[in-house]
Amino acid sequence: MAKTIVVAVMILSAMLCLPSYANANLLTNSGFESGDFTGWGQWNGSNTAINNWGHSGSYSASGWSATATYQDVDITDPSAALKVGGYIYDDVAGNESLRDGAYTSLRVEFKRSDNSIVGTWTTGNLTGLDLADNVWNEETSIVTPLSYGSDIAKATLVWEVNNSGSGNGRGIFDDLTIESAPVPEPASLLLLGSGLFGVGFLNRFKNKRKG
Ligand SMILES: [Ca+2]
Ligand SMILES: [Ca+2]
Repeated sequence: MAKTIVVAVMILSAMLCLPSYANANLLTNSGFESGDFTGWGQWNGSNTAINNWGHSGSYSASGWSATATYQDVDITDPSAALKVGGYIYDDVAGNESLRDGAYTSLRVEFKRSDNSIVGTWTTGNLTGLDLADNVWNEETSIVTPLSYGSDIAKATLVWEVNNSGSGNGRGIFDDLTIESAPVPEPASLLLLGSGLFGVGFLNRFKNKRKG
């Protein structure tokens, strides 16, 4: 009985020490679950709408013609890796495919405290040809702000839709992110390893007594 408790405690502590992959997103209302653009600034916001469906949750956001939506976050440690980007949908079935010169993009501008841009991560301009039809396309990368230059104090995530001529269609976005990249901590891995070793050792001990 006592051994069972020891094993249970070891498994539990090993699980508690597993590296956390649920990192905090620095963006507010990153999945538009407020049902509006709370937390976001907009350029030509009249060309945007909230959809009552999404990559996760109940909502996503879309833009058309020429518009951009953006949000600033503080970067406290520019040497720490970040996962940036989000999900984009090419709604061919809904006759909202990005086509004929229209494009959409996601970017993260790394800035000094005076708002001057040091460097930019971007998906580049994505058309309907770049995006799989009628599914959410993940467009994320792991980046380190420091690799773009020094004095970075903030980042601005921007999603944009633009019509460079006769194009039309919508860019549809959800689950945008600027968050700490998952990095397993050596101390956690060591604890996990010793926990598993303990479980294995006790199982061996148990089997020996049975045999
Ligand atoms: Ca959502
Ligand atoms: Ca497509």
